[in-house]
Amino acid sequence: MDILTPHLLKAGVESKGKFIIATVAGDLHDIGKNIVAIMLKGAGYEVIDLGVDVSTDKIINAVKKEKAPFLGMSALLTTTMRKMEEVVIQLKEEGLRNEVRIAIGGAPTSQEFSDKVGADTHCIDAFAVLDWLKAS
Ligand code: B12
Repeated sequence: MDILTPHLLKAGVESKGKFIIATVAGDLHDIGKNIVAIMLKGAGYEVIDLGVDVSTDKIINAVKKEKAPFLGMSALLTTTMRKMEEVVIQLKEEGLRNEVRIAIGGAPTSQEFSDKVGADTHCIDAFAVLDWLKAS
């Protein structure tokens, strides 16, 4: 990623907005998340990467602090994907759900799961999230 980043980032691109991205609590997988992050950066988004094993509270606090219009969550384990629902519920409880659009991804997730947990979309890969953002 360190080698690819300078080649993928176009110089002087105006920011299209903040995009918070995180791998949810309990999950250490980040290869896919990092690919998505670099593609978003390349497309002109200001990516705030919270890293891996990110607690629900930390994600909520970042949404509050950054006032980012977009949040992306990654999970590769069937045991951790439920954390995405926890984030959506907490955002609703704090009256923030309508402030942020949520994309989820990771091998065990699906559009059906996204609908169930109340995210805005499931993305199969980094190209899908760019298509979704373009259509948003
Ligand atoms: C690499 C890997 C690891 C590495 C992770 C290294 C790292 N830095 O990420 C290591 C060795 C650390 C690891 C550990 C474990 N792993 Co693992 N791992 C994998 C493996 C082989 C590949 C995952 C990967 O990187 N794929 C490549 C990337 C590019 O694809 P991707 O993640 O799917 O991402 C793409 C899309 O999903 C999407 N996407 C992903 N995230 C997001 C987010 C957003 C916002 C968007 C829009 C899109 C998006 O876009 C990405 C780019 O195209 C998978 C098997 C598999 N086939 O998936 C198992 C797998 C996920 N691991 C598994 C397991 C069980 C574990 C361990 C529990 C093993 C153990 N007993 O210790 C631990 C868990 C550690 C933890 N707490 O997280 C299981 C999960 C099973 C399950 N049903 O939950 C899998 C499926 C293997 C298996 N078949 O059993 N693992």
